[in-house]
Amino acid sequence: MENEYFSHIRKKIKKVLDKDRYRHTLGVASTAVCLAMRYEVDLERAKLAGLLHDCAKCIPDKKKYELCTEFHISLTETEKHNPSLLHAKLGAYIAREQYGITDQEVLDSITWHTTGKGDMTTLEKIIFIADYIEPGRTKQKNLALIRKMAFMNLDEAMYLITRDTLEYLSKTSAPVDEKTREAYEFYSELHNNKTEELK
Ligand code: DGI
Ligand code: FE
Ligand code: FE
Repeated sequence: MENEYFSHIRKKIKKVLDKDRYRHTLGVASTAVCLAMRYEVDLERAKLAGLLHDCAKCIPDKKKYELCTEFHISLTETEKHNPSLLHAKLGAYIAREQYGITDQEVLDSITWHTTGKGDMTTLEKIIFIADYIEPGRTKQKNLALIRKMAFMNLDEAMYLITRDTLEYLSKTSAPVDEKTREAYEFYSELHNNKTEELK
């Protein structure tokens, strides 16, 4: 699957990431391809979004803010105070401007990969979930269950991940972005409706 185009993108991304982030990126791309097979999504779009999802991650925080201002990227209140959230929107911008990506769903998958949101497309969910379960991840709780669920039902995997992320954020007392909450509310509602149906 590594044709000239992908080889070009991979080499370009390797130059702007540190070693661990590059390894994580390859893990997300290959996991996204596996999920794309399972859910009948175009494999190349999944690979591209996986390769580029963290393309802005290794830019120093101060520079991230400067670039967001320069590129007129509008930030939520939470993003203004949490540099760790900025690489998602900034990454989508850079993917379009510096990597020539025009596929809007690929760009949106990059935009929403950190917080999620309500009612995501299949590709958006695949990138969000692949980011959480790629083989290099080890620390999150329920990881074995979530990895299994990712290949059974994307919406249920979204529910488990957003639930655990909110729990984790509440422990660290980091402010929760409105989109992170929206994602949890949307997927917990789907989960509750399904549980209700089974009664
Ligand atoms: O870039 P990665 O490390 O691969 O993963 P990511 O883009 O999903 O970022 C993960 C971090 O983002 C994780 O530490 C939790 C954090 N995060 C997700 N939603 C929110 C959040 N942090 C804050 N402060 N608020 C949120 O709503
Ligand atoms: Fe990220
Ligand atoms: Fe990531």
